Amino acid sequence: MATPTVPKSWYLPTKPHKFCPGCGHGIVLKALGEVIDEMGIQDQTIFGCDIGCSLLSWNFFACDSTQTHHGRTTPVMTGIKRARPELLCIGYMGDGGGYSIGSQHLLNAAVRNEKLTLVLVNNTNYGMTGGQMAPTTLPGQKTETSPFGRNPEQTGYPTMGPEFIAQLTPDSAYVARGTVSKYKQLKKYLRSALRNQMEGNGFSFVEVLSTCPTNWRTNASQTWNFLEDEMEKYFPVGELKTPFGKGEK
Ligand SMILES: Cc1ncc(C[n+]2csc(CCOP(=O)(O)OP(=O)(O)O)c2C)c(N)n1
Ligand code: SF4
Repeated sequence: MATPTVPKSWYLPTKPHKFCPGCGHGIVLKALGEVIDEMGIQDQTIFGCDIGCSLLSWNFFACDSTQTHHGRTTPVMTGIKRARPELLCIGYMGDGGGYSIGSQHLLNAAVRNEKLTLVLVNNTNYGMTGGQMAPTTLPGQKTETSPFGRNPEQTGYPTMGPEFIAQLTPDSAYVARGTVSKYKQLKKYLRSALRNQMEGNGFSFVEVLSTCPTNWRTNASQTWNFLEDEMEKYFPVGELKTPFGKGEK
């Protein structure tokens, strides 16, 4: 049996991490850690995380990091990148932070084609605060604040972040949607998003479909079914915009 490995770029004194069992955040951060290792960029990387369960990653990596309130990781990373363009700036946030409270920062950074890499974890709810409805909650999905299921007539349809950002950015941007159920593909998207920043091309954005069994109140198989059958059907996985050519590794 294969021995589980830990990315070299992870900061070991803070492990095991504090995400709930079955949470997708740990999978995204493992993929990101492995990509940082493979690209040999740990010493150049600054990691910025938002508020929400994503903030549990504030001391996740053995690199400099910063933590901000909702969606503010985008302007903070913008400032760092403009002051120190040789650094690789990675912003990490939830769908509540990125698409709701901090959406103005996200869309303005995209319009300006800031040379950042942003990773946004879409778990269809506000995880840390107990599972309230988020911009990404699916039609009919029950949450703490939509107990009868989300009604799009009242609260609108789910935010399609990558589709929106792809419209706002020039061709030098990289925009993709991955999922924790397709690990190799997710790593490819994260690698391309970092490469795009390294080459100084433009804005790089990866939304990742992820699991929140605690607030979904699902067991292991229900969790995976919701991700693969409901979320991946509504939110198409793939690259929406890439300067590298879609087949490229
Ligand atoms: C301005 C502001 N409003 C509300 C909150 C309370 N709050 C903290 S975490 C959170 C939910 C975050 O949800 P999301 O961004 O989807 O991340 P997740 O926890 O699901 O990873 C909220 C509403 C806050 N910290 N600051
Ligand atoms: S509440 Fe949800 S998003 Fe937060 S750590 Fe637990 S499973 Fe993950």
